[in-house]
Amino acid sequence: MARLDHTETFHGISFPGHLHTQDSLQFALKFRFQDTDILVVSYPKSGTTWMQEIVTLISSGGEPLLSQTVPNWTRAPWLEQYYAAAMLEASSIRPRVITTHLPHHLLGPALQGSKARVIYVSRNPKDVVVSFYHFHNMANFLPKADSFPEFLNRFLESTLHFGSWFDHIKGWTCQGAALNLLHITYEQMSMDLRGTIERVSSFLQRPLLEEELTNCVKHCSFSSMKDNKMINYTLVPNEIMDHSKGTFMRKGQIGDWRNMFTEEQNQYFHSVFASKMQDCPLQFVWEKPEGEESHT
Ligand code: PPS
Repeated sequence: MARLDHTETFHGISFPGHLHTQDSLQFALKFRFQDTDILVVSYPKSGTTWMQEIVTLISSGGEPLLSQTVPNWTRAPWLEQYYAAAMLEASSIRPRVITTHLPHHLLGPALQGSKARVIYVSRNPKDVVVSFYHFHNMANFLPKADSFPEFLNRFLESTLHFGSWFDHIKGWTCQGAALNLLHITYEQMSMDLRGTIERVSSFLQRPLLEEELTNCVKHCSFSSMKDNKMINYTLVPNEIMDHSKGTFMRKGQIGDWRNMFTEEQNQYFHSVFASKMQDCPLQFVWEKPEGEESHT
């Protein structure tokens, strides 16, 4: 399935037609979750891949065989993408790890009454938009991003692929209250990877021995993941992701937005943010704390 220039519009949200069809999106909405399922939920560029790796490693007690031999989209498929139905049917990996970028108002009904464990991953939206912008420049299945100012406006107007970041985070963290849901931020993973893995392992009721925990931390560090071709997307052909234009594992830092935003854009961002998030009590970490080591 190529359809690199095709956009699939579903419930008013645009999705890359290379990965989504009306049928695949419908399949997600009607999906019957099992109570043992683990669902990783995120808006793109929020730390999805990192959490997929953490969950895989916790499930295997820190043993990296699965994470180093099976691509992330096979061991933790996106529910709404066209290959998910066949992949989930064929997979023997237990517990099932499923990923989604869908907003709560679309997927929430399928989860109602389910005990499936939902891990919602968020990231400060200034770093999300910068990471997403760079990704648009290398991913040939996304529309070409114009200039960064134009892209930022589209993010704030919620007209990019995958819909509104604001609706996504508010939907999952507010209306998701009835679910068996753990909210983890990219910044928590970045500032305290070991502690975050412990929280996730406890949520998944998969306790880790000290040595297993140490192995998880080691294998999901930025440098390990950057070198792991099962997770760094270098397996994806150049026609689909142009690897000469960037790397998926790009910088992996908190606060990279400072290298892109002008002061004026920052002020405009905060005015839109303040108005759209006024009903949301979440706090965000916008900068890397002083003295924190860089991952790269
Ligand atoms: S996607 O396309 O939605 O699945 O992307 P997603 O995985 O959500 O986000 C990609 C960004 O996460 C960074 N990343 C990491 N940062 C630090 N440490 C680790 N281990 C790690 N793994 C992934 C990745 O580099 C992207 O962020 P940027 O800012 O572009 O570097």
